[in-house]
Amino acid sequence: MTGPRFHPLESWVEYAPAEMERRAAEFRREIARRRTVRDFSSRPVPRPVIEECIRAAGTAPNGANHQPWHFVAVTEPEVRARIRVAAEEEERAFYGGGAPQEWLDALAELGTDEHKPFLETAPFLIVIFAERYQELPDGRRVKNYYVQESVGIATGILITALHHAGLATLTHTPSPMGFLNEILGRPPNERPFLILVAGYPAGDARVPRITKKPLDDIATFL
Ligand code: IYR
Repeated sequence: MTGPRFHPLESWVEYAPAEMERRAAEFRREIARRRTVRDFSSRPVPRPVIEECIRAAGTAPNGANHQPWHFVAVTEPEVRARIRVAAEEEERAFYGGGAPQEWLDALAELGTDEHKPFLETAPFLIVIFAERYQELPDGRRVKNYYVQESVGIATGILITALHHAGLATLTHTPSPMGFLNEILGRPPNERPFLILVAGYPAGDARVPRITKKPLDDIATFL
């Protein structure tokens, strides 16, 4: 075991309070424009954009800096077709009676169903895997910490980075998602976390009319 090695915090930038407020408001307006999109165009997206956004996600704070994530960016049409077939099979079971009525009622106003054409239409599927533990070459296992939290934070940064770059996203969670390990050739120490669909919205994309809770409902200042 080695002790900690430190160097000065060189990346820090300080803003005056008024500038902080302006930046906070500007970012809030920018992120509030983000909408989950289900109608995607097949227009291609440059791979370097996706690479940079995944690099941004990889900066996320995480348990013991083990960085317990893996991102599989899929463009291959045959692979996407296989993912769609498997996902729609799961979703048919979910919407066709597998899910409790209360859950189906909660989804009714979003208009979701078992049809997932976007899995083939959108140019990129980014499948996010959570690494439950690391496996060393000699077979020993190294424990990862706060895996769900870490991968959730990285995914949030990925969604934000893609939005900031000018792309629309959809978080898609077929359940169960075990088929993704098989189709994408990922090892058993990785568990699929979610599929992030990324691309341009279709020209006639429509989104549900929804609102976000006001500050007073989501925050308490003591
Ligand atoms: N996984 C399903 C169902 C679904 C669940 C929730 I919670 C949503 O916010 C949206 C959909 C699907 O992708 O259709």
